[in-house]
Amino acid sequence: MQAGTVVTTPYQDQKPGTSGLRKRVPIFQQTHYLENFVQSIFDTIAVPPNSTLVLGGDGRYYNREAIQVILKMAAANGFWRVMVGRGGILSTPAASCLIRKYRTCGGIILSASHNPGGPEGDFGIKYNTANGGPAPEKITEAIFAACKQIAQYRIADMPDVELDRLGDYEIGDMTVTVIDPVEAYAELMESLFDFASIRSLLVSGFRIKFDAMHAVTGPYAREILVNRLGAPADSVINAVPLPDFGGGHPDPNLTYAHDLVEILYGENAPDFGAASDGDGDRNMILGKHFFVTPSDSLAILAANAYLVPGYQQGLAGIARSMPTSAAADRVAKALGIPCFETPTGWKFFGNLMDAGKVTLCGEESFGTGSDHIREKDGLWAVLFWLNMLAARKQSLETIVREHWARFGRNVYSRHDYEGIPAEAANSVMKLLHGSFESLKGVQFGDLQVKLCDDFSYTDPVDGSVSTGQGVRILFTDGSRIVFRLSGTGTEGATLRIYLESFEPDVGKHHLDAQESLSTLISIASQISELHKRTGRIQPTVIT
Ligand code: G16
Repeated sequence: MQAGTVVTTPYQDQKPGTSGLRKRVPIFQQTHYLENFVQSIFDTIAVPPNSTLVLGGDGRYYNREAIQVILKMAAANGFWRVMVGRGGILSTPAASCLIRKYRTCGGIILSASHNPGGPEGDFGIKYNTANGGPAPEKITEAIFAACKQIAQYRIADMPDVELDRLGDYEIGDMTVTVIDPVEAYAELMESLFDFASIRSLLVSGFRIKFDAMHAVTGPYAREILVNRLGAPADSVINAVPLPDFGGGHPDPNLTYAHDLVEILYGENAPDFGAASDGDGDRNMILGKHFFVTPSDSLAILAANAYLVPGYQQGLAGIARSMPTSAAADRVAKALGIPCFETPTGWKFFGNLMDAGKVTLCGEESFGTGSDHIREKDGLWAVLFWLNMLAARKQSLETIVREHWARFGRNVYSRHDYEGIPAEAANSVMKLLHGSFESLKGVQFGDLQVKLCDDFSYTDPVDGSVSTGQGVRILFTDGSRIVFRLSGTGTEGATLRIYLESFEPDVGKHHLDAQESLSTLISIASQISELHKRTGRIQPTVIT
């Protein structure tokens, strides 16, 4: 094997977003585009001697080609070993699990998460550090700085590695170990949850459907839910990962997971439904004709953690992203533990978990997880719910309603306006920024504005400060509206409007969230001049 240096010129658009660099496939296919980014990662982390790298992706279009390039670059950059999932497949949580289990210097995950795939779809790449979590901002900023100056990259001249057969392959001084992508992850799940009671539930007639959306979780769900827990094989649908996700949009929400939604809202519906996304870190939880918001899911898992073997010793604390509802805060208060409010992005939870300050974390964007790894974890959330359902022997809807009766209901919804021109989205945000003072104290019907700000966060562990994390319009009764631009889209801009109010009255808990939030919805549209500035009246996605 010969390692060589290739002269390159920088691209100026390689700034990582909320979770790594995400672009359309044709952009990644430009000459040296992928190589520049990978070399910038390696230069930033200054590969320590005898380092191992974990490598894998969600199987989307361009996954295999990118893996071969990265293996050749890893060999030329002095890695001792690369552990790659068979077929180039690793879910994001499984990659995090492997980084931690084998104490590697980190990992590279190839995924654009819930974004569509295929030759014209999206691709993505992100670096996770040795704790198994997404690189924090100071590292992603250093990677971006390196990208803007890169002049050369190193790559080995070697044949492609056989990715479909398990085993070790020697390439010059580096070993490529092709591993089973599921095994270590499945073992970790078995160590956390009461598999015996879940198995009893699943063989007793309790019916489940898991929608893998033709994305990475198919093999994981089959091994865990069917092989290890005894669910019937047809409990997992869309189980074969496809490079274009079967033409679908692998985002587990009520709009895009329509196969599952039709089943769970249809006749003779199963008792429990769940879906995961492209790379397996998101989850949507459904009961018979019933949707659990991700914010409620986090709160309910926290309140019931004592039923789950892996969490019976108690929770150190809970963390949620700022736009996530405060339902979890109420549980934390009742448990006498702290609740942290961070900016959007799983990377902000890493320090809190490493410092032992929190055990459970969650985000409104269908992400839930714990300190078992440093990523959100779709199947983990499914197993947590199944463990809880097995222990409580009640329907999912009853569990949620009892939770609301005890803690009150944080009525919540997110409205997404996708693919709007960037200038229009920026003008909405600018208008809102300019209205902080004039909005203060203004009365809208029964609601009065208490405070407006742009959320900023000081990490309690390392003191780093992140500003500009979302505009908050807070009302005196605790209701709020949050405006934020998504950091994961690749087409125009996505404006997210998060709406929340608190309803203590059990008599009103049955009301539809959109109905309960209608006043906030119209205030949001009025103060943002949404229609005038974006031409939109209705959101593209409501969750
Ligand atoms: C990523 C991050 C999440 C974040 C989500 C939404 O998820 O890991 O922490 O909540 O994006 O971000 P945004 O609102 O900026 O689009 P994923 O599943 O896409 O990796």
